[in-house]
Amino acid sequence: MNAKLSPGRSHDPKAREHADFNPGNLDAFWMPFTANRHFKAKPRLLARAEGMHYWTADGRQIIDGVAGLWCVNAGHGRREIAAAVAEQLTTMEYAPTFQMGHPIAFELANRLAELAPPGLDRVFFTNSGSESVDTALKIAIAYQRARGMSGKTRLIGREKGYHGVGFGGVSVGGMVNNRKAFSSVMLPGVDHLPHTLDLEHNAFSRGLPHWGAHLADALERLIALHDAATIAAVIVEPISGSAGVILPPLGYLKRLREICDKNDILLIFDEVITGFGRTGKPFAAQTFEVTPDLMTTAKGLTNGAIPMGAVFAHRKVHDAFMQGPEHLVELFHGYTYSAHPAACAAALATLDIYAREDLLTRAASIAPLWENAVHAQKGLPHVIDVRNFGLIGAVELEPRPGRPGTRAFEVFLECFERGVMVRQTGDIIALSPPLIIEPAHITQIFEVLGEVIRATA
Ligand code: PXG
Repeated sequence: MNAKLSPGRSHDPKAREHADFNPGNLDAFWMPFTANRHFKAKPRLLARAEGMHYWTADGRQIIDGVAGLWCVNAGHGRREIAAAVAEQLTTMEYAPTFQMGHPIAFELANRLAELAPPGLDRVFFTNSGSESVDTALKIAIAYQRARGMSGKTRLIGREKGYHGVGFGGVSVGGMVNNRKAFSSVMLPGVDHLPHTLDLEHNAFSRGLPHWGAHLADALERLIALHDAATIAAVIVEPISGSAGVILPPLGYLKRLREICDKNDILLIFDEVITGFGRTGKPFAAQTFEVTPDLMTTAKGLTNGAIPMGAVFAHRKVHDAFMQGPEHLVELFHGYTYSAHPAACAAALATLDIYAREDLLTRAASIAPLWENAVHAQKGLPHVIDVRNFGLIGAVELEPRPGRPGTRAFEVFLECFERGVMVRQTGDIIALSPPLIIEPAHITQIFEVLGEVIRATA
């Protein structure tokens, strides 16, 4: 390996502080979506971050190929965000938004409405992607009731979909491991579209695959089966992230939109990972020129600095609730921390950075270089597909017979050893770097990933 790429301790000016770092007792923290025993036997502890990099607790520099978890879109260590949060916390750490308000919550909603696709200019605040999803599902069902269509309660999700971990999100989601233990307590009246991953027709497509728009027609069949009068909404990720980067075939999302329109069904885009610049426009709805009725977001909204989510509702959806006596609550839903002042401050500072540095469109300009780097992995041992769009990439490996997931997990571990952070899901390596990524970083990430894939049996 090129010497400059080796993850030496000398990269970190603070390394000596950490040289004799003792991780202490790791037992009490029950870690999320983690192989706890495996992790605690050989922990990977991150201690500091700046720009495109993390530093481990023992001082190794790690390049961030996944923007934390698809959230640190402006890169790490943004002082403006920290300063805005600190100032807000000292001015007013908390204020309720039930029957009260505070100015920056309204300012943030207005700023978000300006960025949103046409008509999606009403914003409901949450604290995470999961809460955004459950909020959007509830708004969809309550909307149908508010306009006198109380029979429309069914929800349609999609196989391999990921919509967070609330009961609503897991029910419409389609990731088998996330559902297995809870199968008997899923929401009733949910059905699923087929997913759009098809290696036989689409392996090694550059950008959106050409085959598969007709997969949207499965919605017609579900409507025929259940009757449109029972269906409230369809929810899909424009690009699925967690399941290993699944792209919409060309024309597929437009077709879903048409079928929903024809049948008076709401379309929800879950933009928790595609929102805030990942696809080259502020939202994938704009990139793919398909406007949903509700749009869920989180992650990049605050650059990951403070937890926050937002559901964008079309004005027509919002306005359907604004009837009846004016002193009554229109939607019985909300969180103690909806529009938390510190989160609002973080989001406003983040939006300023995105605007000043043109980050919400940067993915489009760097995408051709990124695409070439992703596709250069084609031909490496065990690589059965590579996929890309905007600043998203995936390399799919052939599963080892009888031991699915182990090959990609080893690649993930070894990349980390060699100073590159990627994500693994099944036998797929997923990449979603901060939008500030420079060509030299792209080269480094794929050089290391390629070497590791070559060296993995
Ligand atoms: N919807 C989508 C589309 C997501 O990707 C959520 C909802 C839930 O968000 P919260 O904030 O509740 O976690 C997500 C989360 C990965 C990965 O490796 C992706 C997510 C979370 C963790 C890992 O792809 N997405």
